[in-house]
Amino acid sequence: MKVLLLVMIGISMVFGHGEHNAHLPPEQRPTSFNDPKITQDEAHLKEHLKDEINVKQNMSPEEMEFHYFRLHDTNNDTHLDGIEIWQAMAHMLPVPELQLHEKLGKSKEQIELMMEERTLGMQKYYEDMIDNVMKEDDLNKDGYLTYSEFVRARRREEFHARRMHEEQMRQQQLQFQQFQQFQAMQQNQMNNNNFQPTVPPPNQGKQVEQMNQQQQQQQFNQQQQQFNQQQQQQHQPR
Ligand SMILES: [Ca+2]
Ligand SMILES: [Ca+2]
Repeated sequence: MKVLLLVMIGISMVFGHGEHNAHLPPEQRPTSFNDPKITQDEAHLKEHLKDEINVKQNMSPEEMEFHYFRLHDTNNDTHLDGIEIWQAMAHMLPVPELQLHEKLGKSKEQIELMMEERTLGMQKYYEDMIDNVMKEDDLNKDGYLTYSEFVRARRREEFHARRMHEEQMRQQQLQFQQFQQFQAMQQNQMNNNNFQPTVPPPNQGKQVEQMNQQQQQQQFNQQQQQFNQQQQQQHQPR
């Protein structure tokens, strides 16, 4: 199987037509076969479909997912097998080329070794992804992913992503409220004649106070900006 998989990588590297997501650092790479970063990569899909559809028209997420599935079902049996999923992944996420700074000062053998290690790393990445697809998305456990299994997996991911987004929003709003309460409390203390600041010492007081105010203002501005962005995103039509 490993030899076959290495051959598949080789084929994908030869026939792949672009770098796609290869330039992304590992933490930003798609985390699953159903990740919208690849299923809804409109520019890439249009590149493949330019002879079939009007590429000037925008595609809906559903259309993009449909074409994504269809393009990778190479034998047109409406099922994706492990090899087709492998090809899809290797195509969308080819083994990244070594950058100039990575090759600098290295011998030819060292460069070959680095590339071999990188290829093996990507191979493990594809294997893990296929294992996950089959474990989580192949509902009837027949070793194939049908279109309806694929769509169900996409909707499930969207549901989790929405839940996570809502939780993040809730946390941010909570932090914002806490910050407002903190500010109100500080203002009350400053308005209270009996309020005696314990720190800092008088000769440094003004400078430190200015710094604190600046930091608080910056923090407030950042939080406000984040909050506004979240609000805008939440109210954007989907
Ligand atoms: Ca197929
Ligand atoms: Ca299945």
